[in-house]
Amino acid sequence: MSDARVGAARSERVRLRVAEADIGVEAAATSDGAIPGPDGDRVASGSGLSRMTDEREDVSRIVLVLNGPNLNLLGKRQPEIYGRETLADVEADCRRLAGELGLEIEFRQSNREYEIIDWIHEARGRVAGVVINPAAFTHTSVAILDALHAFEGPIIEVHISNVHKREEFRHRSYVSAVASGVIVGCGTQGYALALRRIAALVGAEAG
Ligand code: CA2
Repeated sequence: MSDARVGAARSERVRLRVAEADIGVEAAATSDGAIPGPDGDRVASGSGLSRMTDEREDVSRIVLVLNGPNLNLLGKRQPEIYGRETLADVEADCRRLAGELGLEIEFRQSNREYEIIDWIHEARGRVAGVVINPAAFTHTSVAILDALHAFEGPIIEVHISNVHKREEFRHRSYVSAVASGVIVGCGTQGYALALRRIAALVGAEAG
């Protein structure tokens, strides 16, 4: 089955679970409420989505795109590593593609770890998926990892540069432990690839 059909089937299962919850049947899911994907990935959550929707409405199409520290400097410094596109360009590209994919984007950047954590908390039960470039927090932040563990939907981690070709300390990612997928070294195109993957996982359709 294609990713989209798997995603659509899962969306239907989520809706059924919401209906089951209405009549008091306990939903079968993993311990944190996530519905496992084909390889055990988290795809969507019955409990979170039932909170967010008016019962049997469609699941959310919102994708939260999070950017960590210093990414506000994108395109303004170190173009040999990160390219010439600014973060505003990346946001515009994401919005254009999201429109084609039938998704809605919330695009954010922060230099503060707690702010990123708060945004992840606020995404619970409301947002279909998260694309995150945690920047330097990738390599240091157990706190962001823990926050992402509490999010029910798919998470795609993006790195503009190929971190594996760079310093040893960039080879370890805390966030990868909870990510459904990781896109590395594809430049700013990585964001578009991540959005396409989220669309496939949540069964979004154009139009
Ligand atoms: O390759 C990536 O996307 C990174 O997440 C970027 C982070 C770095 O710490 C990670 O190891 C890999 C750095 C983001 C800072 O971006 C800048 C962009 C232009 C100028 C200065 C920093």
